[in-house]
Amino acid sequence: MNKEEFDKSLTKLLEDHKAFLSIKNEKKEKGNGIYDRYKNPILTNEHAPITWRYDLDYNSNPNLMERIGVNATFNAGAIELNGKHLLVVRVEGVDRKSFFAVAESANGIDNFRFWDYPITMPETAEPDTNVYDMRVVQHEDGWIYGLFCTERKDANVKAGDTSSAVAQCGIARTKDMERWERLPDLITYSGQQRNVVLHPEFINGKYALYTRPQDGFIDTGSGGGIGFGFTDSMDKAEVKEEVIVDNKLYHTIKEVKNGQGPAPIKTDKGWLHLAHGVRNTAAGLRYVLYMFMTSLENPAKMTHAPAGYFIAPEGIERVGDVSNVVFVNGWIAKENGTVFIYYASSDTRMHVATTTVDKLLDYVMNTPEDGLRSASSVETRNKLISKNLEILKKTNN
Ligand code: M1P
Repeated sequence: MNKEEFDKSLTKLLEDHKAFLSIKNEKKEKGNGIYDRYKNPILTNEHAPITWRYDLDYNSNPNLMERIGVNATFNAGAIELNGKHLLVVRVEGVDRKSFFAVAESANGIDNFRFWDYPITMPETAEPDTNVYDMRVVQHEDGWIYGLFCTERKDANVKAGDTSSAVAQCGIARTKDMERWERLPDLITYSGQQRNVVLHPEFINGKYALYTRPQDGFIDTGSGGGIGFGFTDSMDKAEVKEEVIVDNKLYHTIKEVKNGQGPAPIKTDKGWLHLAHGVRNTAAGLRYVLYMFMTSLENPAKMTHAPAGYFIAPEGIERVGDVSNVVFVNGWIAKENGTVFIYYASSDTRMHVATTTVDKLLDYVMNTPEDGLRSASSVETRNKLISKNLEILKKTNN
């Protein structure tokens, strides 16, 4: 390209990107009464700033090539700060490495824009190979904590095994989402850890953590389930004992493994939890989202567990780098009761669904539990059908 062509192409590139970022989002027409989905994903690899991907200097990039591509934007933590919806997005480069970057929106459903620079996450003495899936929590101690997975190659494997890895929980904290202080990784005594989440309040003066003990990197093995434990401090976080709050279970949507999503939402009826459940199929693992509620006094005690999934991948959500996956690690409950659920599909892109605390309570408290057998499912459904047929008869419908 000559300089004139380069300048023209650059102007078009920037204008097209600006127009793309300004596309409005709309609710999908047919909801299920529990939440609304939206027509467009809120973040894709194309939302990554042009300055992250292109070299805009004619001398070093006369063909205006994309130099460092972005592969995916997914599994984002979320927080409301100064009236803005901030997502801490897992951005994955074409080199497969993930990093964290903040994307901001005023209304939480469209016009998400990445801040100029990704987060420069400080490291511990043991450098991370890959970091991902941050849960952002405003704790009552005054800090905003980011708990995430730090992955490193497993040093104790045979030569030639280039895949085995160890997952642990990395911890960092901030006040402004820009400058982060890295703390030592969480110590637990149950093998590997992913999906570790900080509870927002002290319990008996201690920090409380949701964990996910696992034997292997992908397989949870004899571990698994959503665990719960305490640590005296976050500066040297150590959970000596984990109790299981919600187990993986045969012939359910969480048969293979599960994990706490974002930190639970406090309501006057209990703590509302959103989690992911995984089962195996002939086409590979299927990830769905499910909900449950725990006691206000004891967030490790399950009080309500609606059967089945809450959100499953549908339409375009079913396809991506790891297909048939929805995953969540961020939601925002506004003061007016609206809840924004930020979920990712197929390890590729981010979406939003909106609902309210009241609707989630209704869903969690009034959806029947899993009877764990076909006969029980038929019995539960028949009760609903008989009740409905009576109503229709009475109302001449
Ligand atoms: O690929 C699906 C998900 O797999 C892992 O999640 P989990 O350990 O809960 O099964 C994570 O790597 C997650 O990032 C990914 O979305």
